[in-house]
Amino acid sequence: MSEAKRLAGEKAIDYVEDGMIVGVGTGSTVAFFIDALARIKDRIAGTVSSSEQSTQRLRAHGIEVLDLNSTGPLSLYVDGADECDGHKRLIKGGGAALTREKIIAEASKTFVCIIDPAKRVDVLGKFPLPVEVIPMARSLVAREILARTGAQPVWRDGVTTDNGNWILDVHGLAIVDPVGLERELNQIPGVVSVGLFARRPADVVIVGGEPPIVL
Ligand code: ABF
Repeated sequence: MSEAKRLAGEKAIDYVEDGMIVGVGTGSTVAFFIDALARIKDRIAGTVSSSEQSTQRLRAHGIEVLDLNSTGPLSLYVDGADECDGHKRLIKGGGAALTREKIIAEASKTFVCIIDPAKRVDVLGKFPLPVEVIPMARSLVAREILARTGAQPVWRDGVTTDNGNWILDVHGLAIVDPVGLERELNQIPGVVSVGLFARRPADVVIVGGEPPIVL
């Protein structure tokens, strides 16, 4: 599967234009994109990173990492996903970077999502839905999610996000209304962000393969 991830990551370079500041996601597929970006790093003006993990990889290649407050809106964001449905709506957050990923996606004109074929689903939810929570609210949010959905929230024990928060992974969902569920879970006090990218889905999806499929 990593060959498909490499092909998707490298195909995303087609969307990078000279002088761009590029929003960069997190995960192993994005790692291939970062390595490809390094080969053209003199053509870009820098990057905005969604995680310490990606920041380290970018800086190791000598690629500048900038602050979103200084750059303003971006033209391009490239990131992976855990699941992608037929409407380019995503489950993200397996890498615990969902909040900063969602921030940069919101700031970007074009969100290009790079995936391997195994990520394509008809209905989102087989992959447990990550929800970032303020630590003190972990149990409250878990109870609320159970009451509202009947699904099982599981604390990702031992993981603290770059923002100092915790993650609940919600098992057993079949998400037939991703926008509605994203909105509902966002309302629960203590929820920082929900790993559903449905209100703001991807604009382009590149599925790795020979050749890559562009949706
Ligand atoms: C990241 O990409 C996360 O949102 C998601 O979990 C991850 C997918 O990881 P990988 O590309 O390693 O399969 O943006």
